[in-house]
Order: sequence, then structure tokens, then C-alpha cells
Amino acid sequence: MLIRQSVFSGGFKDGVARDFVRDLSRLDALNSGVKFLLLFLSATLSFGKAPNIVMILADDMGYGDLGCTGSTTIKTPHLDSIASNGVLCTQGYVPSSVCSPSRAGILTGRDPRRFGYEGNLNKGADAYATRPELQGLPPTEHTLGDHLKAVGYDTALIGKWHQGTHEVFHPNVRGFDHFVGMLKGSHSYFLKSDRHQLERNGSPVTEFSSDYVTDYFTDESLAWMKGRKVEEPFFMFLSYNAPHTPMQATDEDLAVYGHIKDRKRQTYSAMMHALDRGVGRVIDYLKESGQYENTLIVFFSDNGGATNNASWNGPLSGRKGTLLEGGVRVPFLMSWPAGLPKGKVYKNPVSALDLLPTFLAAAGGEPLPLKPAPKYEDKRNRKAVAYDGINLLPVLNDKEVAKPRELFWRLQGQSAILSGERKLIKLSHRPAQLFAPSTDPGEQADLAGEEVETLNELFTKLGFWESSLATVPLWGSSPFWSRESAKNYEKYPPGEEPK
Ligand SMILES: [Ca+2]
Repeated sequence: MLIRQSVFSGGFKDGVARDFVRDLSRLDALNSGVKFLLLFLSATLSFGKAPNIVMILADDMGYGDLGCTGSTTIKTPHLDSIASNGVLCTQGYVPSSVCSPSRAGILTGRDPRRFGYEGNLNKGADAYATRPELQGLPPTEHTLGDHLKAVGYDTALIGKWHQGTHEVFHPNVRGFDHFVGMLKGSHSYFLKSDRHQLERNGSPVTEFSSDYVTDYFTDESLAWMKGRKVEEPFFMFLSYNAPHTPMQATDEDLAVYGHIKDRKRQTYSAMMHALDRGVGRVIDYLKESGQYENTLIVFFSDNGGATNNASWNGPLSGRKGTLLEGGVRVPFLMSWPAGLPKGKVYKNPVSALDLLPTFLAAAGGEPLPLKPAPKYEDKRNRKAVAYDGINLLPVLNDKEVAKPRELFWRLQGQSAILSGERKLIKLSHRPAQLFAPSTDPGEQADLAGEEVETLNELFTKLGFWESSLATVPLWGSSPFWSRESAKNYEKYPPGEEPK
């Protein structure tokens, strides 16, 4: 297994070693001893082993709330260093503009609507589910943990899960060897040993290394990495709940941002400070232990800035829950010194759905085949595209030219398609709109009236996509959240950073 991984991961860098090994394997006449020796030499010459993969997620963070994406008030040097040592993708998208379905897409590499995962998991969802026992990531889907375990990775999830609370949804049976965190979507930041919802591999946590949850998750991620053998690759999903509500920060972190007058923005900034500190500690550990060069780090937010946490979406309009850019477009940072360029700004659209094929390409593996459709799902659903993303490594390394992308969304009475340079948003309460998000990120100029042909073309494509979803949503969004989406749709145009 190790040699196979070494050969293929090393081969990725220039493709030569991989092609060489493939050619070798076809030379049946070659003496097997000589063939083994050549394989061994090839493995040794390539860079040794598959990279570690650290996927760090923020929760409800605004597009503009990093130094590298425009904030002048919030200092995020450690997060910014991921971009300066790797790639900043300025047009990165998540699969949904609310937590649960976005994470379901990130974790599976599949458009979550394909398997009925459209609504958020929240209090309202219970009342609008026909089958409450289905409320979570369907066990018929593989996760990133499953895929990477299959190619020899140790796997861990630290932090927020939000993919169902029933035992069939538990992270430990969904591809994660190790889990410390909470099953639900939010948590108090100040930890009390007798009142919390955190667990470690199914058992309640009884002692905390820190009483502030962001620092605690950082501590746990370091403890897990330090407790492993460095020789084997690992995949760690560090799933911070910061800066999701409730708005709570330590006095020390609040003091750093004492100059910010708006109390909520001050608290948000302090919460970002703790998040950035945590990411800095993870990076420091990887450097100290000699693993940084061959670790692929990805950082992004599960959806855009929310209406209730004083986040700032920079040049984007809309918020969490809408399908405007401010709901689905997020900062997207990647570093991997051994496998990605340094300091690159990549402006073509990328999607978090791309992470599955990207991670597996880096690991030298292939995605697992889909499991059979569950009883409630139309079997045609499995005959369509299996995985929706693309391997980003060739385009980020300038080995291939980016092709135009098509990305889709549907949530709470809205649906949308990004197709090349245009994005169409169809709403339940108003005519469809057409925008050019790469040149008009604030979606201020509706092109529907002047580009009628494109409008019709995208409208048709969106309709085909919706009709291809061979299963109904497993649970719906409550009227409250649907109303919120409609209400917030144009309530949040691009604005100045709160001070
Ligand atoms: Ca979220």
C-alpha cells in the first residue's frame, strides 16, 4: 500500500513517474525482480508519501472578514499565510448557503440535492420532515473520511458535525476514526463540565483543556495529530463553529478589538481572533514536526456571512440563506508547499465539491463507487453523475486551462445556476435575475432584460437540473426560514466594513 501510494502521489508532480510506472506494469516480459527494483526506485525518487490533508472550516464567516479578502479591522495573519504560501481562490463556492446541506456536499463531493439533502437541520426541520428518522447524511453516501480511509489515511473530525444525531449518522461510523465535538449545529463558546454537548468518540467529555470552545477544538486537534505515527498520512477535518452565533468571546480577545465601537462586530472580531490563533497553532505544529511541506491545508467557510453575527461579506450582496453571492461565495484558501504554487491568486470559479476529487488525486486514489440507492430514492438518481467536482490540482498548477463551470443550488424557494460567466437566480416571489458575478460580485446589474437569449438558456438548464433530481427533499425548510430568505434577498447590498 505504501509503495503504491508513494508512486502515485509522487507521480502527480510531473506525471512522468506515474506514466513510467504504468508503462512498466504493462511490460509482462520484464523480469519480475528487475520490475520490482525499478518500482522501488521510482517510489523512493518521488516524494515519499501521500500528503496529509487538513480541511479547516469556519462557520457563517463573511467573505470580507480575512486580511487577504479585504478586512482592514480584523487581523488574520495565520489564515492569510495559507493564501500567501499557497493559493487564494477568489471565486470559491459552497454547495448551499446554509450549514447542513453545504456540509453534506462538502463531505460527499456530491450535489446534496441529488440525495434529497436540501433543507437545513434546525428546530424547524423536525416539523417539516415526513420521515424524521432520515434527518441526517444518508448512510448510503460515502464521506471524505470513507474515501480517504480506503486509501490508507487515518481520519479525524474535530468540532461541528451537523449531519444528524441518530447513531446511523455518527461520525465514528461515517468515516472518522476519531471524533471530538458536537453533533448539532451550534454550541455555547464557554464550556462548563456539567453543561455542554461535546463528546469524544461517543462518550461525554468530562474535562476541558480550555474553557473556550475554539481553543479547546484547537487543543484537541493538536493532541490527535501528536498522538499519531508521523509515517502514515492523515486527514483531519477541523470544523470550528466560530464565528457562528452565539456571539461570545473571551475578555482577552475582546481587548484586542477594544477600538471597534459596534459591540457585536467587536465580539465577532474577537471570535475570528481565536479562530486565527487556532489555525496558527496547527500550522506551527505541522512545521515543527516537519510535516508542513507535505500537508495540503484547505480553509473556507461553510456558507456566507449570516445576518445575526455582524459578519461582513465585502463586495458581495446577500447573506446566509440567500443564493446571492453573499450566501454561497466564500474565501477559499489552499496551501501545499510540495504540490501547489506559492502566492497564487486564482480567479476562476472553484467549488467545495471539488475537494473530493482533489484530495483523492493528491492521495493517489480513486473515489469509491456509489452505494446502491436507498429504497426511498429513485434509482435513476444513481445513474446520473456520481461526483460533481473536478480535480483542481492541474488548473491550480497551470497544467490545464480551466473549463467553464456549471454549478447549481436550490434552497427555500430559490434556485440558481452559475454557467460560465453568468448566474441566474430564480425566486418564488419575483422574476428570475441574471448576473455576471466574476465582474459584478455585488450582483447590482440585472442583465435579464438585455441578455434574453442567455436568460432563457440558463433557465432551461436550471429546469433540466431540477427535473434530474430524482428524489424529493428529505425534509423541507420551515416557512420561517423561507420567509427569511425572501426578506433578506435584497436587504443586504454590498457595504463598507463595520468599524
Ligand atoms: Ca454555517
